[in-house]
Amino acid sequence: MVDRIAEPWGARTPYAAGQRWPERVDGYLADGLGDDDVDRWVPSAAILHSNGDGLDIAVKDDRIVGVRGRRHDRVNHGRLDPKDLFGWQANNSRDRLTAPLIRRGGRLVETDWETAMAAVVDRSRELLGEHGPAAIGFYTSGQLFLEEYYTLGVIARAGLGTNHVDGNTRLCTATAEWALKESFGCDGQPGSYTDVDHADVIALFGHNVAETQTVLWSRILDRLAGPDPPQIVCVDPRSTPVARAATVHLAPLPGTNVALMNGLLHEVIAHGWIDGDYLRAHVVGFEKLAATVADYPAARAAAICGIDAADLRRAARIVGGAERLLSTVLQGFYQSHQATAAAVQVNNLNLIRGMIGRPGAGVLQMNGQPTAQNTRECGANGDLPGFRNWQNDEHVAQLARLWNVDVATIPHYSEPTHAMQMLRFAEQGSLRMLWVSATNPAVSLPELHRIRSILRQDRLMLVVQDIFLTETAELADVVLPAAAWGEKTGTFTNVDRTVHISDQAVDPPGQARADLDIFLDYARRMDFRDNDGAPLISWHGPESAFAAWQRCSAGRPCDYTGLSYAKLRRSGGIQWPCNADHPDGTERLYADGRFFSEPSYSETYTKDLITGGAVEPTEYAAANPDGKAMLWPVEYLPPHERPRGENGLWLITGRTVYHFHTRTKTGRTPQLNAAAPEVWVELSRSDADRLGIAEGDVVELASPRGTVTAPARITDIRAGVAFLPFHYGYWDCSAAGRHRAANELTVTDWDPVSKQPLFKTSAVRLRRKDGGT
Ligand SMILES: Nc1nc2c(c(=O)[nH]1)N[C@H]1C(S)=C(S)[C@@H](COP(=O)(O)OP(=O)(O)OC[C@H]3O[C@@H](n4cnc5c(=O)[nH]c(N)nc54)[C@H](O)[C@@H]3O)O[C@H]1N2
Ligand SMILES: Nc1nc2c(c(=O)[nH]1)N[C@H]1C(S)=C(S)[C@@H](COP(=O)(O)OP(=O)(O)OC[C@H]3O[C@@H](n4cnc5c(=O)[nH]c(N)nc54)[C@H](O)[C@@H]3O)O[C@H]1N2
Ligand SMILES: [Mo]
Repeated sequence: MVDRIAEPWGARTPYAAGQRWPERVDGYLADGLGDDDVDRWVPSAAILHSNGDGLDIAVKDDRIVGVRGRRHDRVNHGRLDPKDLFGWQANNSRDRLTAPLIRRGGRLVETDWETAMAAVVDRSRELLGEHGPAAIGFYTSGQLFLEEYYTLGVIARAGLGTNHVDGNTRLCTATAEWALKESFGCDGQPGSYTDVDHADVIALFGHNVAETQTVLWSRILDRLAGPDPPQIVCVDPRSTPVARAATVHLAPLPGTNVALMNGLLHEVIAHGWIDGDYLRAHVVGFEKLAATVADYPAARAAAICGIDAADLRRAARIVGGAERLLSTVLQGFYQSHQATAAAVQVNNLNLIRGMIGRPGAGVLQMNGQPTAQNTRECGANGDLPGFRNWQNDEHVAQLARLWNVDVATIPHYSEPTHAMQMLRFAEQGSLRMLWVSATNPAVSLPELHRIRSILRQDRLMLVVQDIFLTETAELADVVLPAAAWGEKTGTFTNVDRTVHISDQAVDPPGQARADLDIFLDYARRMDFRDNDGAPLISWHGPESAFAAWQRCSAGRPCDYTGLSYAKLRRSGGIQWPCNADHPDGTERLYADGRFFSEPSYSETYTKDLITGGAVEPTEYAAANPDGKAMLWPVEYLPPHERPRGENGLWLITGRTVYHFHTRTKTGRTPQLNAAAPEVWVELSRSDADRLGIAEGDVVELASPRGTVTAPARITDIRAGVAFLPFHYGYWDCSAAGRHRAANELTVTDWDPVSKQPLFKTSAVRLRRKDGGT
């Protein structure tokens, strides 16, 4: 047995290019139980990242007792991540929420569902009467199920008629979505995980896949251990496991990704490593791109990024010479000031090289959360359901017909409100009720002292729907106890469009209810009606909600009409679009060089990469009448804040392999908690020496927003940069008054296109704290 805390990726099963990735079944059962002790195995998929690893939940005496990877699943071939092996134990934690809570005399006290829901419904009615639907907002998640998002989307957009519905996907994959929309006219991942089996070069941009999608990294490690390994290019200021395995590691200064990408594109174009036939047939915008990147020769780009020009040229030669280039992008690009601009340059790289839509040649604009793709598809974030374009009247009319409501009911007067703007409205007082489901903003949003003061206001009714009493729930007026994964049925979709079903394995604790049932109960009590006086929401459980969503998805890029619960149970994960033409799903989008960007069909008319201003429909149609892929050039702009003074450093924040986000689950999992029980700060040797800091010394980090104290770890991070994991909130923080949440320090600022907050580029001052903590 491999110790999966010490060896997160498990044992190697090498394979060669074009071969099938060998199977390896991982599992963990509690209390020394064996497979024979298990009463039943229930099909599901991993819930603590976006990889979508198929697994079975082991049940004994109506309790979850373990998990086992699914050997035949297309995503993981049996493997599991350490968080998934152990993290299910949090479901059985004794401090789960088991009854609704309501604030009485300043304190949260237990109540019953009738009282809790009546409070929410009464306030909703009051606000609708006094202020209209814009007084109500929903802030949801990338961790619920498809059926739940679709239901919430219909409630918000057609029931109440509010434009304020977004997910924490805004913090997570809004940039993935926007990068795809800018280049291809629509969300939806071009590539497939099977591209790893074929690629001769894998380039990872701001993506620590080894720690954040460990099974995908196992797949890459197995190629690296095989006979004809791919070359790896890694772009990350830290020396991550990916960087250490890379052929070339570029460690740019935070916030300089656009300069780096323009330098790479310059080299590739200058050497003629482009696919002219592909460009002529399928792509618009090459001349402008070539003209812009002409100003970024390697020496200039490297100087901006603080890297060696020779390394940049080597990286360009590798990506430029690739026959099958797989590029992946994640938070190191998405959580910066020019996030969409930088991520689009990766699409540009693959497009000019004709590296889209064939085995090994693809782009993965990654997701982070397990069900983020569904938040985006179903209209529970800043988009209309089914990748419909809010600026396209016919798309809005389609929804009005589907739901049998007036077109005017569905807000489409502006882009749907993004999460940071909702918080601003709450701060200013126009938003009076915020319903938060499956996210913990009191730890995960930037500038926490501000977030706390917004959420705490008397005039704001805060409803929190969670499985634990989180930092956010503690500020709520009403807390609704939810059933967790394993306690409810639904479907969800991973990064490479693979849809899995997750069946209910056990009952939820106490009075906890499935999120779907809570939303349906609200809709029933609010008595939302369609134009014929029938209930707006005609479904009553997961399978009928899925059927309703299938009707909404019909004919759209994310077409689910060829799927069913029975089919998903039978065959495991299937990639959308899945319909009559593609009954077994679709491995790669755009294989025929045709895109979803035709003006009447596209999800967007695109935005300007510098200002974020929406492009006019006529302008879009003129630039891209035939629905081709689009190249958008952009100039590099320096980050908005930069370190000052002798002890000023860049602060980047992110993840460790052992924890998930605000640790509500992994902090309650013995193996994972023991592996990384406390926060730390990573520093380079040279910065540590300069500031008189030794390994383990307690350090104070200060920004204009707040301070954090953490023990120092001296690593190979590039000089001038400090790294803080953002997992550690304050629910179990023993040392009162001492902050350890990274977001005490981060800035309220976002990318102009995707509106994703900037968690990776703030400035801090750093000093050793004398006298310990
Ligand atoms: N173990 C674990 N796995 C997870 C999660 C988790 O919490 N824990 N969360 C899931 C979710 S929701 C997400 S979104 C993903 C995130 O997955 P990743 O994006 O892989 O994780 P991060 O650590 O946020 O950031 C990735 C890297 O960006 C680098 N970086 C920082 N600034 C810059 C920069 O300016 N330029 C470049 N090029 N790189 C930079 C950081 O050093 C870091 O190594 O992980 C998913 N998987
Ligand atoms: N500084 C910094 N901040 C960041 C990031 C960063 O890299 N740096 N990354 C950002 C990113 S990419 C992300 S995705 C966010 C994540 O931030 P959050 O979404 O706030 O993090 P989680 O801890 O995953 O919160 C999910 C909540 O849902 C609850 N939950 C779990 N399952 C269910 C369920 O089935 N139903 C209900 N109702 N509740 C459930 C959990 O208990 C938990 O409280 O953080 C963002 N914030
Ligand atoms: Mo995320």
